Amino acid sequence: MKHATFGIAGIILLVAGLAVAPARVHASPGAQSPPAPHERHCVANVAPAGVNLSNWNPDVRCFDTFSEAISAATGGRVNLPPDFHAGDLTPELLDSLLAASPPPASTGATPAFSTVVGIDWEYINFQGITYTWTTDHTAGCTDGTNYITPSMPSGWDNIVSSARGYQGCNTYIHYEDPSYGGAQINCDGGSKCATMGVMDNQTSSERWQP
Ligand SMILES: [Ca+2]
Repeated sequence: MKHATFGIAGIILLVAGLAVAPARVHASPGAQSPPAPHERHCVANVAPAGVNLSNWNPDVRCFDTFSEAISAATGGRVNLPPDFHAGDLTPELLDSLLAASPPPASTGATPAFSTVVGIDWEYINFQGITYTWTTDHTAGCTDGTNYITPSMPSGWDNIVSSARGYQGCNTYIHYEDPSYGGAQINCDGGSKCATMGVMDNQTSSERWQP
């Protein structure tokens, strides 16, 4: 009897938790108490090569989970389980998830800045916190467009230890110095940069190319 009572209480708590958690997340994702920087997954918009960077707004947004970051990065089209392992999001999986969730029929348009072109990870083998880079150009790199960031976002200089390019950005270059100087490594959309050799924890600028 004691066990039965505990079981029911547990179920009630579980149901209550499920009912509350999504509402809190959707109500105001930016208003949650900010965790330590090392628990955050951020999203920012890359600049197409050639744009005037003095006018560029990367619109950095950070979240508690990778799932929330990818939802933001895809304009709400891809909603991964809250405990999804970020390293499992290959370009092929992202493409299939996007294909299964087309843009809202009401507009027929993909939301702005919701095409992922690259993800950086804090640790080797696609582990730890992430930085997801997006563009409003839905073709990504597939039509030859290049993208750049001449420096790394706050907290991410000399941090990247693994990376993948998405949406045709199969030459995802990580440079040792700001503004594309020093040593470099060309990452791809697969596991080439599961580790980054001499470029481990050295990235200070990046470029995306087909
Ligand atoms: Ca560096």
